[in-house]
Amino acid sequence: MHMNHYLAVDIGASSGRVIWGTLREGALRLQEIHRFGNGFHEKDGKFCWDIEYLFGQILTGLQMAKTLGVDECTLGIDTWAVDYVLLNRKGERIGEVFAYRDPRTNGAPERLHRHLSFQEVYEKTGIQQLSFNTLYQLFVHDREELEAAKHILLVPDYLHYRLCGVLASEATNASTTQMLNWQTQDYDSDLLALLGLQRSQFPDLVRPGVRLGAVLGELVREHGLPRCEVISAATHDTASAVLGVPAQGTSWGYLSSGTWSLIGVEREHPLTSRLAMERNYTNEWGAFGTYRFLKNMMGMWLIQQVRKEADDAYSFAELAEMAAAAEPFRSLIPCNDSRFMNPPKMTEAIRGFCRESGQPVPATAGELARCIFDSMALSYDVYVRELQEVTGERLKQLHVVGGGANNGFLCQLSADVLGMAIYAGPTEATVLGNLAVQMIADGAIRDIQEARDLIRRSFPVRAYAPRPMDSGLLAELRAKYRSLG
Ligand code: ADP
Ligand code: LRH
Repeated sequence: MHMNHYLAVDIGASSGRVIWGTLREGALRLQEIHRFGNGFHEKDGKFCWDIEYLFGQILTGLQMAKTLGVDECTLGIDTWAVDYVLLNRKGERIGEVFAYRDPRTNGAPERLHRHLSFQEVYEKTGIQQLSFNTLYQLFVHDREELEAAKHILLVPDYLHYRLCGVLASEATNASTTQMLNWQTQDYDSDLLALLGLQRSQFPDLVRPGVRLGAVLGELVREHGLPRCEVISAATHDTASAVLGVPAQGTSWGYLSSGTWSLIGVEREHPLTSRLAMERNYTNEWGAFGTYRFLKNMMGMWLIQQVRKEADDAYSFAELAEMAAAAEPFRSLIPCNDSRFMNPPKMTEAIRGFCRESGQPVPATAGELARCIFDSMALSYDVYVRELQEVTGERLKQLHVVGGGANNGFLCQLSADVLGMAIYAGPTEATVLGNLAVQMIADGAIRDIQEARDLIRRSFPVRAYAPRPMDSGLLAELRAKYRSLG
């Protein structure tokens, strides 16, 4: 008899949710139990996550599940990648949890690669260079704190530890540290030595689907929680999102669209060719022996910041509508430029770039949104073509999942610019991937393909066929986007 009460905790950089999944009449049903905001804040000049708040939100969600009638369930957690928590000998947290956008890692890759070249690190790990990867964060982390750290846990591993007292390093997320060796399938000893760290500071790797343990009795009693068994999901949110892509057959790519845009393909083996390295493609580990060959692109972070700076005066749906009504391709920004990584004011950073590059300066919220979405569509175009060149595989369609799948304007624009069919949805693919691992662990479904078939049957997917674009205009836009740097 299967449990049939599966709870997913999915925490992205901009929001988190606790969702209850059940299998009924051959379909998967979701009930949102709790949703909460997330974001980093500045504390004593450092950008940090509020980890205690996030843990509290998980407890609140579990309490609410109990109120709604869930007495017994399994639970999986996924969050954004790379960030970590240090624990002392007593198992207590040391210091704050740095957010990956903290500028402390500016220049860190260059300094680290004086000791070991990027090529050597890439041959070992197959992971793209992002200045905020855990490898670089640990390289610049305070030495004394690192020496005092008995355990180094990524964020979901820490949340598991708080919930059920178990120390484990979940593999999909651990791969984003840029410290796992894909050939030995463990933390790489040269990289640990370079950082002055011991293998024992990282728990043993566990794969998605492993049963970690029951939620601690004291938490259950004190907070009135259901009896929950924690299953290790694919704890990297992008790993869960890609599991949740409702694709069939071959020749499909995905765009996981949230705070980041992750464009790539699923593979059975890493691709660490010279070209893949030069173009900075990553091979993040997926569930059930898969790899995600992808690249990070600046995503909805741009519009999130612009919206926040306008005091949340407009919803995301309104901003998309306002963009649709604004003049097209008036000004473009190089979305992936580091100036947009964490500027003091995004709106000013965008306007400043337009001014410096002699383009009209977007004034209204609609003009800013249009500039962002036009630029994102052109960035997708560059990278989908590059992805096909690096893999030598032609894509027939792109599946957009995550919150960005709700942005019909950007989906249609991207289909037009790419000249490729786009299938948008489900929005909650990450939650679905998280639940899929629990259902596979429970024996309720067999494998990834069955999970994807179930998701396709259970949730609507919206198709955007490409509309013909004037080829002269498209060539001009591509050239202009390339010239921005
Ligand atoms: P993350 O997991 O990184 O926090 P999500 O996958 O939750 O991100 O996606 C959040 C983003 O989805 C928002 O920043 C917004 O840009 C987009 N979004 C959500 N709902 C809508 C909507 N109704 N219309 C347009 N965009 C939307
Ligand atoms: C998306 C994501 C992405 C990482 C970034 C830190 O939420 O996990 O895959 O590169 O956040």
